[in-house]
Amino acid sequence: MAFIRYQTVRNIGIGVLGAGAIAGIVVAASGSSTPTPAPTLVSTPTPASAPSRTPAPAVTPTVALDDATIAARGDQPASPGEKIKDAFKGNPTKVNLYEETQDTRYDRLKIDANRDDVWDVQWTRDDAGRWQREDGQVMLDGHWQAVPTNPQIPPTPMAAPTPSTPATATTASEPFAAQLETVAKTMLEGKATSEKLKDLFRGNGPKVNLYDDDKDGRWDRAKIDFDRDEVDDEKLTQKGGFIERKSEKTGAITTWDNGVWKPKP
Ligand SMILES: [Ca+2]
Ligand SMILES: [Ca+2]
Ligand SMILES: [Ca+2]
Ligand SMILES: [Ca+2]
Repeated sequence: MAFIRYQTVRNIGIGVLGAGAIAGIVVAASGSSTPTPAPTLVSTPTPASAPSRTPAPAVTPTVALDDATIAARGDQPASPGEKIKDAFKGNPTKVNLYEETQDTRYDRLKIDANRDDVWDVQWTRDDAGRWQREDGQVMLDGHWQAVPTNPQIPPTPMAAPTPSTPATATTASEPFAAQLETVAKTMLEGKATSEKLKDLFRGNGPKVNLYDDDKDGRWDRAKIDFDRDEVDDEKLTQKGGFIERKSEKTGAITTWDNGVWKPKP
């Protein structure tokens, strides 16, 4: 009796085990058939990408500065040697202003149009004191214009013939006349703040280094490399209140006299 009971229990146990195994197979089988719903989960990211698109237009850009506004700010009076960092705080356009000729007019400005800490544009002053872009266009009445043939240039050689004709004529046609004038004026009027000033025009036009050899606060000489080939082309020396200019190539010497380079007497 006890044996039979055991047998029965055992048989039931086997049966349960068998059922369990079948159930296991069923589960396994059904498990293998499930991949189909899985892709639906994978495809769901589509709505998720939709909200990511929305933030972009949400950034409503404040109106970037127009050049006329920047020019107007750059035309405001400066104090000698003044440097203004970020003249339009909070605006998408970053502008730095520089006064570099020891007077009250800014000489240079730099623009970072998108505030990525990479300067995009630089303006300088042209001969007539107008803002000038790197492409040569100048700001006239709030608009960029190609430089009109300057009616101010002919009078200079016309005034010149009186002292000595040929040298002054070359001065007027000189490509770097304005920069040379700036250098001469800086040497005569500017204050030397260090023993050596490297690249007065900071990458624009000729490379000019200024030297205050005796450290008395006044510039004593300048070296000019017009084409930036690391070979100096001219040397300017301050000699008792006037500037003597010597060409390294020809050895010709001129002196700065009331706005003109005259041959040394
Ligand atoms: Ca200035
Ligand atoms: Ca930039
Ligand atoms: Ca000196
Ligand atoms: Ca050179």
